[in-house]
Amino acid sequence: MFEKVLIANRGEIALRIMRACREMGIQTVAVHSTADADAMHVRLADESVCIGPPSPAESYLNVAGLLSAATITNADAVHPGVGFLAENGDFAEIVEDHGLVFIGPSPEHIRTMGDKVAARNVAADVGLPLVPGSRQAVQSLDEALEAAEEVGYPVVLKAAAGGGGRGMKIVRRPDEMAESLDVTRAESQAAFGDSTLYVEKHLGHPRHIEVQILADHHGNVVHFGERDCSLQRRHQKVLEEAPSPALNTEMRDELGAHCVEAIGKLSYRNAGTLEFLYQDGEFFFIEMNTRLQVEHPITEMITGVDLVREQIRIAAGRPLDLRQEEIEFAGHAIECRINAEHPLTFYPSPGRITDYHAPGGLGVRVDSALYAGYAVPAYYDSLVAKLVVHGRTRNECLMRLRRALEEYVIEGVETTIPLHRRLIGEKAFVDGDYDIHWLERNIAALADLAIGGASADD
Ligand code: MV4
Repeated sequence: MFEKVLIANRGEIALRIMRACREMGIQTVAVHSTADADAMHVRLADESVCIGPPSPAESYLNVAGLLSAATITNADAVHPGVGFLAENGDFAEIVEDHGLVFIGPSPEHIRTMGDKVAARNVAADVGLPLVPGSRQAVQSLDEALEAAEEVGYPVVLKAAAGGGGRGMKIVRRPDEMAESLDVTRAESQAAFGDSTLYVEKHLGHPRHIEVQILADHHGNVVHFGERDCSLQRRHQKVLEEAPSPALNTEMRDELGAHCVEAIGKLSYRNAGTLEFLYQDGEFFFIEMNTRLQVEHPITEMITGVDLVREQIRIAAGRPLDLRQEEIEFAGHAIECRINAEHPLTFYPSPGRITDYHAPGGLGVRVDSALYAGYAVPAYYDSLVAKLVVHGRTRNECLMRLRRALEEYVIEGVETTIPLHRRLIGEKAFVDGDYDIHWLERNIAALADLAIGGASADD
């Protein structure tokens, strides 16, 4: 097993990884920017190294700085966390070229899945159902029109280098294609330095359902069921739940088995998430994420498995000691992402935390690097806490979540807690009756109510 792991990240996810390391008796190295000298992840680590100034490009994305930090501390592995360099195949390769273990998939798998056209082809080759669309990138207007004609309008143009919602455009009629192609190509070139596009049939009212898998270096693959991540705003997930209110046990087992079979054919290793759109009883693969995900705790809550510990064991070459039959799904879990943002405008709200009280009690988990007196920096993602609640039933989970959100005190910055308090009382949410557009359509009204509710409380 590793003796020392460097965590190439910050905030709540760095703490999450350190906790797994501590339980395994592994020493931890934190890295930080000058803006994060007082951050909790630095305090909790056995050692820390300052790797640069506040801007992410010069610190958490500073590959030379990260490798120097790993070398001088004599770390033997690197966990990239989520975001930053977690899905950068070149980083994974450089880490390995320096004789360190990258706790994640191979550089080749990261690169393949990062190219959405390649990912579609791989998925199709291993038998996963795709959204109907082009297998190849579309090179010309004629090719785009032909692909669209084949699947039927409306279609969506997507950037091969995109993902997570960046670089996509709906095309409703053939006469819109030429302009949409130009615009999306230019956007993609500007955002990713790559203008490759492909065409998919546009699904109008899907849910976003993703399947967690783990694979070891010995050919073992298991799945941990699905998460429903349909509640999003501007492609930022707001609340996730497991299991999905839209699936039953039979559908879960079938989808999971399908993913396990597909992943088994790829010699993939470590953690991965297969993303699907689910509409009218059918699943369509869209993308695969080759990393741990922010919302992994809800899967841990319903299965009792420490996914980060498994990632570390796998990276150290250990065989998975979990068989699929041993992975049991118990109860229901929900994660509320708490961001330091204004609840109406969603503008970031950095600043000093003047008072802090996290909820607790049975079935309540808070993953956060906040503490009273800490100053939330303006340079990074506004996610400051994940409130994760488990119940034996979805109803019990909701009762407990309502109580936990009432208990949570974060003063000094604005947060999305008031929005969550309103959201979980909405009939559509309570009924589990929502798709990927529901939150976007209702958020203005919810945010208004949230502000009203908050001031009435104060
Ligand atoms: C789609 C789609 C409808 N039809 N593809 C957005 C993020 C990226 N991962 C895929 N996305 C979508 N792809 C087809 N063929 C609608 C979306 C989409 C979406 C997907 C998941 C969660 C939230 C979303 C919000 C808007 C659009």
